[in-house]
Amino acid sequence: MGLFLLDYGAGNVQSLANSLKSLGHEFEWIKDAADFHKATTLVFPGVGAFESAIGGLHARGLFEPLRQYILSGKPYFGICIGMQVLFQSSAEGPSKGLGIIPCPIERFTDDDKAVPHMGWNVADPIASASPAADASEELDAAAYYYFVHSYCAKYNPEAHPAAMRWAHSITQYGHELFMSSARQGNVFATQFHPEKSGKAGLKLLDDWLRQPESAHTHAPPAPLVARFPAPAHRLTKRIVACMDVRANDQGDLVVTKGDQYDVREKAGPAVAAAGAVRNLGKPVALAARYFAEGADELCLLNITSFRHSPLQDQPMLAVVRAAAETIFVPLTIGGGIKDSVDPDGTPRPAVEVAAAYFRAGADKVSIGSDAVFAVERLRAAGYVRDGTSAVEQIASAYGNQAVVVSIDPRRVYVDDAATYTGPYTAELVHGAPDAADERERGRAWWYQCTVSGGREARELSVVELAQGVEMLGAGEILVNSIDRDGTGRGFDLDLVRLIKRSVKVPVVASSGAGTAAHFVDVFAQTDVEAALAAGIFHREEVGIEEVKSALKENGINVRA
Ligand code: 1PR
Repeated sequence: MGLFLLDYGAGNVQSLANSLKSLGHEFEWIKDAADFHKATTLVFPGVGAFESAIGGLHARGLFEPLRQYILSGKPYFGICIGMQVLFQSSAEGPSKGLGIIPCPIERFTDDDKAVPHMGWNVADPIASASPAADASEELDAAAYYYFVHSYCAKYNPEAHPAAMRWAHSITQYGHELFMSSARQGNVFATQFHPEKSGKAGLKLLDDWLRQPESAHTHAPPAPLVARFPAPAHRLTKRIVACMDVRANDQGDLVVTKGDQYDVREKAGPAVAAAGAVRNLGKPVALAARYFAEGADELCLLNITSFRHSPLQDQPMLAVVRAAAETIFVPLTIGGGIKDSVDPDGTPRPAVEVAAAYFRAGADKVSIGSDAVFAVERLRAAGYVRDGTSAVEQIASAYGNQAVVVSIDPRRVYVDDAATYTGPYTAELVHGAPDAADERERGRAWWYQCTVSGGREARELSVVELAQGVEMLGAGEILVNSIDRDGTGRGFDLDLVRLIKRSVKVPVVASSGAGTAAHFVDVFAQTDVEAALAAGIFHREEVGIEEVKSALKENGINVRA
């Protein structure tokens, strides 16, 4: 008897388990239909895809028992997909939902914004008809919660009055309003992820779980209220701290940092061991520090994994596991996510590698080299998808939002843009005649993709790559720059603008941050959703708080 969690099989549920452990709640997993009778409280988390969630529930014989559990009046807390399954259907596919909330789940429109809706946004509570019954679901109206989804229950009281009486809070994205939490009877559900929403989210989870069972039941329908979109949504710009991890010459995993991707110490008066892998700290300790300092997301890149089978790379999985137990914001893991073959000849599809990272506590996986090869194949096939690439397979099992593509481009300068006859004329960026950097002055360049950590250039441009991976199902693009990496010269704004105008998915600017002002520049001068830095944070030259203060001073919305 007690608290049970439901995992439909590909729901990426480790983050919730870690949060509950940190809050001191004991729980069991639903293993089969009989466990629903033992559960007195049920939490159904899930980043993922509606279709695979419903399919997974049916395949494991859990669909109808779950419906019966909810109808029995026992407390239920659904998170993200665990909220969406309560509805009748989803635009994501033909499967029927549980049909408890009588309206469909729809896709966000992407004419005025990036989709997925990814990041920190507010949840505006609807006044309850009976405030006492709501004590355990009190949202902090001033807090930001973490969302990651392409589909939602749009707030439309005229079309769906009965369903909208479930609305417990409403959030605006672009010009669309949607139900960010639902509440009625014994059911509470959030579209956002409390387990990934820092302190505010953990408090919400803890309050709900600590309420006596009677308080979870019989919440009355909310009043129907009219709401209109404000001129702008309140989704914040995200600050991401990135740790490049690799084994040093002693075999320990360390956070390292390259200059233009070269991570070995150069000879010099202050350098004891020229040629050694630069060591900037331990990944788990640094991750904990960045969480405490207010990073909105963390990223761990296993930068040597392209040489090894990642499933053999147990130390890296142990790092991910330990980091995920101490940080409660989204965690992206990259490096070596591709189809591979173990030394004993066992084939390992990329989705299996990703699954190992998700089980260890990652929320998203980042794919580098393999995405380049996939787009080369896609281009050769006339842009007809065949469903075999890592991006497609992971996105279809875990949802697009779980797949980040990390691009490692390098500028290719063209001496005379007027006589350039290569294939990338339309993508050429033209340097200003008075550019401070003499390489740019009066010249033009295009951005070429590389693989294997920048070691090999491919005949593919960043625009081809970005548009190709979006077509394959990537949910976010991380734009590095070999030219700017570790230089502290600021983000490559031309590159970021080029990618932003080529795709609809969210984009993270990376490489080159040297001051807090560089973050102001990238958000003020481009529409990018997030900005990432490594070196300045590791060396404590600029703090995350300092970056956020500078952004706030310049009127850019960030999570405190
Ligand atoms: O190809 O799928 O195995 O993925 C490999 C991943 O490892 C890719 O995401 C690739 O970017 C990364 N990577 C590989 N080699 C290196 C290297 O440095 N030698 N890291 C490397 C480079 C850059 C960012 C860095 C930003 C910000 N990635 O990780 O954090 O440039 O740095 P800054 O703020 O100090 O300028 P696969």
